[in-house]
Formats: sequence, structure tokens, C-alpha cells
Amino acid sequence: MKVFDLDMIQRVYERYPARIAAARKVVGRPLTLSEKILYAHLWEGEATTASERGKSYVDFAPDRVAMQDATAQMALLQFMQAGKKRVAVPSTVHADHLIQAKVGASKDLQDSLNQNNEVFNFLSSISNKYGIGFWKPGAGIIHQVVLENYAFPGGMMIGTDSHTVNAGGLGMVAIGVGGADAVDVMAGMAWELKFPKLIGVKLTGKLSGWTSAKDVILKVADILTVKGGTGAIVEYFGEGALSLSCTGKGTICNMGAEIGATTSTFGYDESMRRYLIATGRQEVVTAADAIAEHLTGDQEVYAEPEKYFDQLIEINLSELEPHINGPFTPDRGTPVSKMRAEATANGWPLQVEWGLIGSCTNSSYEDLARAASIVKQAVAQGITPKAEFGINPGSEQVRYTADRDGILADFEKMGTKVFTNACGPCIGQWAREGAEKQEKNTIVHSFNRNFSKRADGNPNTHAFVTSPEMVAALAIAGDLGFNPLTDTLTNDKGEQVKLEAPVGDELPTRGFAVEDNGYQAPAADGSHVEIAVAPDSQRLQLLENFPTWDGQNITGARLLIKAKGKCTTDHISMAGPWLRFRGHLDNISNNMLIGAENAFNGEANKVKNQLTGEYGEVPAVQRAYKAAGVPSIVVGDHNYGEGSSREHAAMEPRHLGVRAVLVKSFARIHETNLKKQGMLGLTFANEADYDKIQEDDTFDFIDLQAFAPDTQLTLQINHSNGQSEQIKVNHTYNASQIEWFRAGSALNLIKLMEA
Ligand code: MIC
Ligand code: SF4
Repeated sequence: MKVFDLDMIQRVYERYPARIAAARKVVGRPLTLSEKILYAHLWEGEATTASERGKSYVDFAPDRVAMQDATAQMALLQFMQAGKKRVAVPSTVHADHLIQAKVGASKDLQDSLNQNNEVFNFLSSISNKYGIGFWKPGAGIIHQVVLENYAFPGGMMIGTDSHTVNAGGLGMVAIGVGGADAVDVMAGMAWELKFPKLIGVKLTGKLSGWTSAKDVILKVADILTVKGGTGAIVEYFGEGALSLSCTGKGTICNMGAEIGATTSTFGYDESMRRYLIATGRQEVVTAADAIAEHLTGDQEVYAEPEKYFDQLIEINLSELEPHINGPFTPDRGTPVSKMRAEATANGWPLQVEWGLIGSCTNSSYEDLARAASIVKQAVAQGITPKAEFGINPGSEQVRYTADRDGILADFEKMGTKVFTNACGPCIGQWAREGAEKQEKNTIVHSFNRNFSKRADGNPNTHAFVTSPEMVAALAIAGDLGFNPLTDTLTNDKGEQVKLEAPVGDELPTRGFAVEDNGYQAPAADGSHVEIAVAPDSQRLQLLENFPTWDGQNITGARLLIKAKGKCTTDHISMAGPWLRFRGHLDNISNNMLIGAENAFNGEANKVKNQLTGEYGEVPAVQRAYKAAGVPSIVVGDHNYGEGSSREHAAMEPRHLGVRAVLVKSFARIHETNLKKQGMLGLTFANEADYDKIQEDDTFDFIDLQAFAPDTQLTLQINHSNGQSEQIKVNHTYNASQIEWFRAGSALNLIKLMEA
């Protein structure tokens, strides 16, 4: 097969030396890999000034865009309005999120084609029209397909999914964004990002036994927590990095999304060469080798990293223990040897009911091979697995090859369900039998996220994240406290047997193979392609402009909800059953904030309607405010909007008339999404002011008319007892972002410019 977009990759590499030389000149010191990639992708071309990390807003020119079905609908509905004929950079759409996991791949895929026909047709024809490559349902999970086909060392891409960062495994700077950002790049405009801070992770030693690449990121997540990476690129280096496989590096970068990092990356090395060659991209290796010195950090940097990174972490792979993270949050790490005690102390059910292997994080050939080696031992030793098993291969290429090599057969001998090459249970597309009973239970998976209700909709499911081989061991044992390094299992003869450490080929020794990879190339000239959206469609809705700002201070705003604690995008715009409305803004708005905990009553989806005094569901109460022409605001806690890139979490409140979101802190993508959609995203200047907000408060902006960069705004809180107080709120809008707010959204502004 031909390498995709090889000419683009070669052009990027041709200009690398001059751009790095220019960057060295302005920065005046050795460069990290992250800086090299960023400076090589400046919109202005060769660097003329040094950017300040964590401060400067910089315009970039990413090399490509990737979108998945659940976010592409909104991205492309917006792109349609930008008035362009064709995308300006190579772009792809991947149908992976909308496919349910229920009985097994062939039936599930067919059911999903039947159910989502309208949306898949829309995506396929709009891709065809605008020159976008389309990966059909069943082709695989976006990030695995991108790693196998498109990622290249030293490249820069954006994708409408937070785990776009997975491509860091092939030495890219790959960043998750909302659809509106993707529209900018596809429309041939600059893409803006605050120049990130840099966190260095030095890996020493070498993995062995039960420890895998997953444990590196589970450990990093434990250290940095879900917000520790915010605004930063995590750059991995050191001898330990060289010993990791390329897909293992992908796993580590993938879960960088879970610590809020802008992205993560690794320098170009042998593992990447091996992977590129195995996936048919010798030409990329030849091109990369010619500029290899620029595709990794400078030696001086890695010799004295403390001088060049804003923060430094060191992990010795030889000492790293396998980890199990959870429940309910991916940063709660427990080494396997401590799990039994930890679970017992916290009342987490020890009995494991399901083991799931897959997701974009861990569905490579190596992942399946290593997990299969455990399963095989169990079968050979006569151990009956205690829990149920399901796997989602990452791509058709991985599935086909794993099937050919007998790996899937090993799983099937143990009664494993092989689901479609898709996200499946990872995004709540799991028809788990009995989940509606909401029983307290434990599952283990190799995914990246384990927020409450995420996999099966049951708030009492305790989901734990671990490596595929550990998932296999824990599911076979049916015991969360099982430590395969020390414990034995009883086989059907009553003997005590021990599982040996996993083994598995990094890459298939006989090479990858596939019959139909599921790719559909776009028409050379798509201008004749018609995009039809039925006016009465329940799944798709053409977008209308959000109203422009009238230039007045917002006054008399009601409090819609004061959310307490974790409020991820899953809480703001739930996935699972709601995925079907991702192309229909009005319909999906009925899930707005239904998962958020109301600080005043501790309940979800029950807020006071200040107009009637009665309690109602969040979307209904907001619709009542909208109908009455009453503005409202949302108040939230720390790291508000953590998790996904879904811009629905910003568009829904905008559509329903919320005017401002005021929180202690934001997750990066969500903050940008709010700005892009013309919403006011603000943070408390004094965090403790969060406590001042009462259920019956109204709010007046005092100086919004003077909205300007680097200037605080003043908000007057009017309490129901007649007292008022003023607080300061911060924002991070620069001058052009304020224009988005004025215009009503970034898209409105593009349209104005086009007209
Ligand atoms: C996720 O893992 O939450 C998703 C579904 O892939 C999202 C994107 C989405 O909401 O569609 C993400 O991570 O960005
Ligand atoms: Fe799909 Fe899960 Fe990966 Fe998101 S995290 S892209 S839902 S597999």
C-alpha cells in the first residue's frame, strides 16, 4: 500500500533544518524535542522571536487533522459553514465511537450500521465532498489507525478527540481539540495555542516481568494527578525510553490526556523505525533518518534536564511495579501488591466481574499478544476464568493479524467476546447485561478513563484501569486483590498453579496483514457531492449562528447550577446513549449537566428553578430561563471540563442560553471550546469566593463592557437576603478571542471574514 501524504511529510522534513536553526537563534540555548516540533510548525515560518512558555499565544500550522464520528459531526457541520471547497491540510474521519459492544463483532457492527446509517452516510459523503479520508465503521479506533497510517516523527497534528495525543508514540506533537479548532486548520487558517510548559520524564532501567508501558503512565498519573499536566507537554527520554516499543510509547502518550497534558512525546528512535517499517512506511524512515538529529531533543538537554524543563520526574523502570488505578478516577494509583489491603480498607468489591481489553490506549498487536500469553497459560493449566472477558482490537489490521497468528483463538478458548474494532465499552457503548440493576461491582480494563458510569452507565460499577496482561490475570483470578507476581490460583484438579510473566511479540514476526482495511478515499473533485440533512432528522441538525454580544453588561443572571467536585465532560454532556445526538445540537442539549452534582443538595440533575422555586432537571430549568429571556450562569469547581474534547459540553449551554461558566479552574480543551463558542469562561480570582455563591443568587457583570486582555472582570453577587458583594474573576482571553465573544462565536467571525 502507498504511504499516505508522503509528499507532505517530505515537505515538512525539507524545511526542518532551517526552522530549527532559526529557533536556536531566537531561543539561544539547546532545544527540547517539544520545542523543536513547535518551532518547526510556526504559522509565520522561521521563528523571529522566542515564545514564553505558559504565556505567549502562538499561531501554528499543523500538518494534519483527525476526527472521530462522535465529534466529526459537529466539526463538519461547522466546516460546512466556513465556505471552503476542500480541506486545506490532509484530514481523516474515523467511524469508531458509535458502534455498540453487545454480542460480538459481526452482529454488533451490522446493528450499528442499521442504527447509525444516517450519520455514517453523512460523514462518508461530507468527507467525500471536502477531500477527507474516511475510515468506515469497523476499520478501527481513530488513534490506532492514525498511528498505523499517518503519524510521523516530528510532525504536528490536531484531532477532535482528547486521545489524539496517542500519536506522540511516533514522536509527534499531536493535540486534542474541539471541532471549532479543527475547522480553523481545515479552512487553512492558523491554529492558536498558548506555548506549553514542559515536563520532562526521565526513564531509567528497563521493564521486565509483569510491568509494562501502561504502568509508566499509571505511575505518572498517580504523581501528577488529573490536573498536573495542564498546559504542559510531557517529554519522555532516557535509556528506559529507548527500550519501550512504539505502541507502548503510544500507550504512555495516550493517557497523558488523563493528567490534562497538552500532549506527550518521545524522540525518534529504533522502536519507531521498526514500527514504521512493519506498517509499510520505509519511505518515512528514509526521510526521517536524513534529519534524525532534529527529531529528538538535544543531548545537552537530556544530560542536564533540570535546566531545560519546568518540572522533572524520574522513573526507574526496573523498580516499577504493575499498577491498578481507580476506581472512578484514573489518577488514583495502587501498586498491585497493595491492592488487596487498599480495596478492603475502602470497601471496593474484590470480586472482578468483567475484564475488558482494548480502547485506543491498549489495543495494539503487542497488547493482545501479551494478554493472550496469560490466557493461554490459564487454559493449558486447567484454570477456569472467574470473570467474563471482552476485547476490542484497535484496528482491522491488528485484528486480522492477531486472528492469523492464533491470538484471537487463544482468547476465544476462554469464552472471550471479540467485539468490533471500535471504542465500545470504553465510551459507554456497552450493552452490559444487568447494568440497569445498578449493583455494586468491580470491573478491570485496559482503557484510559474510568469516570463514574462511563463504561456501562452504572454509578456503582467500580472500574479499574490497568495493563492488558494484568486485566487478563485479574479477570482469570476473578479477584482484584490477586497479585500474579506472588499468588497462585487453583486449577480444576485442585492444584495450586502460578501464572508466568507475560510474553508477546512487539510486532508480528510474519508482518502485518489485512484484507480490507476499511479506508475510503475521497473524490478527486467533490464539488458535485450533495450533503443532505433532513429537516426533521433526529440525529443531524444544521447549525444556526449563535447571537452576537449586544455590548452590554450581563445583568440579573440566575444561577443554573453550582457544581461540586469532579465535573468532567462526561458529567456535562454524557456519552453512551447520548452519542446518537452528537450531530443534533438541540436534542443533545437535553443531557446538559445532568451528571453534575448540585452543591446545594448533593444530587445530580436536580436544580432550583428560581422563577418558580421548584426543582427540576437541569436542561428543563435552563430551557425555562431561556424561554423567559433570563440569562444564567454555571458555577463549578476545579479542573472543570476535564476529560474529553467534545465541544458539545460548551455548545449545549451556549445553545440553551447560559452566558458564563465561572469555576475554580478549567481543563484546557474545555476552556478553549467555551471561548470558541462565544461563551464567557471565567475563573475565581479568589478560589474561596466559590463558597459565597448561594442557591438563590443573581449576578451582574459590572465591567464587561470594558472586556480586555489581562484585565480582571468584576461580578456582583446579589444574595436573596438583599445583600450584595463584588468579587473579581479572571479570564485568559486575548484580543482575538475577545473578538470571538463579540461575534457570538469563532465560527461567526470566520463567516464574517468570508463574506
Ligand atoms: C472520550 O474518550 O471521552 C471520547 C469519547 O473519545 C472523547 C471525544 C468525544 O467525546 O467524542 C475524547 O476523549 O475527546
Ligand atoms: Fe474511543 Fe475510548 Fe479512546 Fe475515547 S478513550 S477514543 S472512547 S477508545
